[in-house]
Amino acid sequence: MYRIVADSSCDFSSYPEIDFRSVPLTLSTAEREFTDDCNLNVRDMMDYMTSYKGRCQTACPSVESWLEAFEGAQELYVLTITSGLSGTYNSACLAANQFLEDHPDVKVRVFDTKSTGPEMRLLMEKIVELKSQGKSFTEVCKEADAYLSTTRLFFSFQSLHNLAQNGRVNKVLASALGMLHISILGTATPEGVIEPIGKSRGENALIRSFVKEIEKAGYQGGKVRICHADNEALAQNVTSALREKYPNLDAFIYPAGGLCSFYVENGGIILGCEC
Ligand code: X90
Repeated sequence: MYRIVADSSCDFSSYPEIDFRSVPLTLSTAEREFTDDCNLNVRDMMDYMTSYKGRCQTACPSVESWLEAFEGAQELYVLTITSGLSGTYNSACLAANQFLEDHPDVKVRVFDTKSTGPEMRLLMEKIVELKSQGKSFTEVCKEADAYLSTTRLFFSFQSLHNLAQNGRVNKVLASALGMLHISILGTATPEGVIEPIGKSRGENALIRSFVKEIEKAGYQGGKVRICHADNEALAQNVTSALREKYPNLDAFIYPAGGLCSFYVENGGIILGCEC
């Protein structure tokens, strides 16, 4: 038996038919704290954050919360949001080392996905697939690493306010946005930071740039996973544009969890794909 543990930026708090645990990040203002778990009402949190005039911060999971999620497992695959933007990978490694001291026979691998959301989702699905083929811990680690180097993450924002406020993108870049109907398309670099690719005016132009950039990255009809911050229509429209070219497209659209919603902001979508 194996267990997959991922931080809550993966957008899921359960995964059918496997032993899965999600470890929440937290979001807070001076007045309130939100835990990004299955009890969080993302829409209420987003409404509150939008109306709140002060600063909103996020924090990575504590070592203790990882340890709690590891308890009882024999073979652990731990997936984290990029170490380029969060201390989550670091806290997961600290927890893994501590867990191994107390349980020397347990197998643990922590993956720094250099990404988040839908690309983490793709990796989770890959690990499940490899385990269902009866692969050993070592084989899974090796093949999962190879897989991760073939997947990519793209996203669109209508506002970079929360990323800029938390020092995760340049403030100059953020202030260039905020104009009506302008979206920024970005990607995760191999180092796991945000790289803006370009601006689009209007949804049709944005959809065209999504398709163009994904294909430029080598996309040839592989799996696509998209999470959206209250914008299922955009996710559907990007999927339809891809399906015109790739009729057998394997796509899955779902609402973003608290962490991804907060940073991609209302209207944004995050797309992970096999390239
Ligand atoms: O540790 C913490 O407090 C969490 C900080 C996370 C900061 C960034 C989250 C971004 C989530 C935005 C689009 C995708 C980013 C690509 C990653 C390289 C969503």
